[in-house]
Amino acid sequence: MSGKLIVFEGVEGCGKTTQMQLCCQWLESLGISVVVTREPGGTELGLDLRRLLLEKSEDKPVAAVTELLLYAADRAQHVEQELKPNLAAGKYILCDRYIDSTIAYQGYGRGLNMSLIEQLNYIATAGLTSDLTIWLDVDVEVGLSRKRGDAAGLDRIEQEAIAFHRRVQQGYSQLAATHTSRIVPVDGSLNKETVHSLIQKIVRQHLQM
Ligand code: Z5A
Repeated sequence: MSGKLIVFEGVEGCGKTTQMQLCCQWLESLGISVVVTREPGGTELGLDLRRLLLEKSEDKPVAAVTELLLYAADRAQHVEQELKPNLAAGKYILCDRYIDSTIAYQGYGRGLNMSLIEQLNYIATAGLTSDLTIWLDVDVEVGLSRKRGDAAGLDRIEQEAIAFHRRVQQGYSQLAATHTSRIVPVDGSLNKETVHSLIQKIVRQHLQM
């Protein structure tokens, strides 16, 4: 595969969408062909799964293992339909969340069995890992307060107790400490322009551009 897979990770409101847009504009200005996608919801089937996973609904509770399997199903479809073909075509893919989200949210956040999560991640991706994962590191409160400022309000997962989000953040911190060559932390509390220029440097270094 000749393209590159760059994943953006972090707690809610860390600035992934903002930074992916800036990164896309920058890469396109260099003449690079870019695909922007996300999980969950990077395919038609994935959009249906995303609605099931994130819609606000108190009368339709989703069990933790069900949630895990739905994220895995979304990923399997996404890898087959979007990631593999675009990488084969030499594109740069900017992906909002990937396997580390499942480890952070379902593993650290919900406390599901890590080895089960790793097996499911492997089945869903057939071993496809990112060339680079950028972890936008912001305090949970900063991220959630940014989201609360958004008109759309908080979705089901965002309404979970703050302790859950802290466990997720701890998960990202552990992942970054373990996978130092793949995951690069960036201080997401800095202003948007500064974060973008840090990301430019990291992408250039990592992908030898
Ligand atoms: N999830 C899971 O549990 N397991 C999995 O395996 C996967 C996902 C794949 C959907 O993710 C949910 O799915 C997510 C985890 C779960 N939990 N929730 N909810 P999502 O990526 O679609 O949604 P999100 O995480 O909440 O991201 P978001 O809403 O797209 O936020 P963001 O992309 O990180 O931030 P943003 O939209 O760029 O910025 C938010 C606001 O902050 C906005 O007003 C910006 O203008 C502002 N902002 C951005 N950067 C800055 C800086 N640097 N300074 C100040 N203000 C800023």
